[in-house]
Amino acid sequence: MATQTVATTPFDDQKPGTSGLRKKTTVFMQPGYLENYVQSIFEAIGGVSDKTLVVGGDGRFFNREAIQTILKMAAANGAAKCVVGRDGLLSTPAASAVIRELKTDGGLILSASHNPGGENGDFGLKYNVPAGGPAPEAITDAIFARSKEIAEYRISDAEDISIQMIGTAKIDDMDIDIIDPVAIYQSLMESLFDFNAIHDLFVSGFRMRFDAMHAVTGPYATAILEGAIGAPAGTVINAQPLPDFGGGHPDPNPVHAKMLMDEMMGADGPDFGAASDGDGDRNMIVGRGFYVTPSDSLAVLAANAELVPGYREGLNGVARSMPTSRAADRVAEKLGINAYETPTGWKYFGNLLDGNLITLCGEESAGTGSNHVREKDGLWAVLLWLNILAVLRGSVADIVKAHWRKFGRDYYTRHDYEDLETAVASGLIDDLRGRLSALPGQSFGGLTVSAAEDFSYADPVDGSVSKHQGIKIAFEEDARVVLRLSGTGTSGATLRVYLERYERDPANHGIDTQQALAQVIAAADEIAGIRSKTGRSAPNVMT
Ligand code: G16
Repeated sequence: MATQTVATTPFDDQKPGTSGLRKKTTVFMQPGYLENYVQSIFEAIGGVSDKTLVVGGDGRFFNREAIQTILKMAAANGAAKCVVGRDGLLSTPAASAVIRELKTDGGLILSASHNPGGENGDFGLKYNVPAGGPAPEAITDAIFARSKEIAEYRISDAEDISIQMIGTAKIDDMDIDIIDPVAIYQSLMESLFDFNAIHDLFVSGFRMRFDAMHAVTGPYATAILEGAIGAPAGTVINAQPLPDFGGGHPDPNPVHAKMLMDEMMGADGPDFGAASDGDGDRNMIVGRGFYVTPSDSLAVLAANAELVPGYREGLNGVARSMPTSRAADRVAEKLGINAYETPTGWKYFGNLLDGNLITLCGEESAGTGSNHVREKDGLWAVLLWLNILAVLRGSVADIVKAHWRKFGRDYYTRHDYEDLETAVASGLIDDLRGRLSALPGQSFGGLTVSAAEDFSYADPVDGSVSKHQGIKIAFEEDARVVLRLSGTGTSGATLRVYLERYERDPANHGIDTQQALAQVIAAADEIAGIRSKTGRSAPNVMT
């Protein structure tokens, strides 16, 4: 077997987005496309000579083939070892756990997260650093810069190896460990949560449904919920990971997890429902007849974390992405701990977690996590909820409503305008950016702007500054609008409009969300000209 050096020409579209490089699967399958990107990663991180890398993905179409290519390229670039999940599977949080537990030099995670899979779906790849988290901007910028210059890549001409069984293998001089994708993650969960208390909850008759959406969390949820904890068989549904996720859209929200939602909204529905996405880092939490927004979920978890063994010592601080509602800040204030507001993207939590400034963090986009790994973690969030329920023994609805009574309610919704022409979407944001300084003091349908900014974040640990992270408009009436363009789409542009309003009075906590926010929605449209500029009369998706 020998290393081949293959001449190549750069692709100019390999700029990593919010979470690595995401493209249509067919784009990734073009000759040299994956190879160029992998070589760019290797070179941007100073080479992989003598390094150990974790490699795994969410099992979507092209996962296995891409892993074989990555392994051969790692061997040709002099890596000492690759640690691969059996069958090429590793959920994103499990990959983070393995990188940390085995103290490797980082890893490559193959996933397009919650985006649909299959030959006509999406594919993605990202590099995670030795601390286990997504590469920070300095590294993703370096990868992109490298991808524009690359002239050759290195790959072994070895045969494909079998990754179907736990064991060891070799490509040229490089060792390969094929590991159980669940084991390290499961013991981490056992160290954080009281599995016996959760077992007792199930024994008491508590019923749960976990929808793995034919994505990567199936094996994890089955092993942990039905295996280690002893929940009844059938608690986990759609547990078999499939290359096209069974034709579904593995995004755990009320729209795409409709089957679960229908069951949960029924009078005789289970007590607790949850779902996770393609690569297992997102979560949806729903009680019988009661959906919990990700922003509220973060706040409730922060307020109750001390009930759970792994967080008994209390929290160092909490962080949320800027468009996430301010509910978690209110908890932090009561607990007397710091609350941080970061740009969208899990990578921005990395330094705060590494520096012990925070313990919990979360995002409106259905991501919640803690210092146990450096990714958001879907199943972890579900276990944290379960452990809290096992202690409090109330219904999900009762717990959230009691939380609102104590802290007030942050009404929250996100409106997405998908597949816009890129020029139209960026034009809208640019135009608004140019008018921000004139907005304070102006009134829009009864709401008066108190502050308007183009969000810029200075990392408190390394001082790095990230600019243009979304337009944030605050109103005197304790309401807020945020507008930004999605960084995870693979076609056209998506405008996200995040809308929220705080309501202290418990008598007003039962209003329909869209109704409660009608004034804020109208003000956002008036300020940004959403309908007139996009030609759309309504968003495609409201969550
Ligand atoms: C990724 C990031 C998240 C971020 C989300 C935002 O999620 O990991 O931290 O909140 O993108 O997406 P957008 O830019 O489309 O609003 P995931 O689950 O796709 O990896």
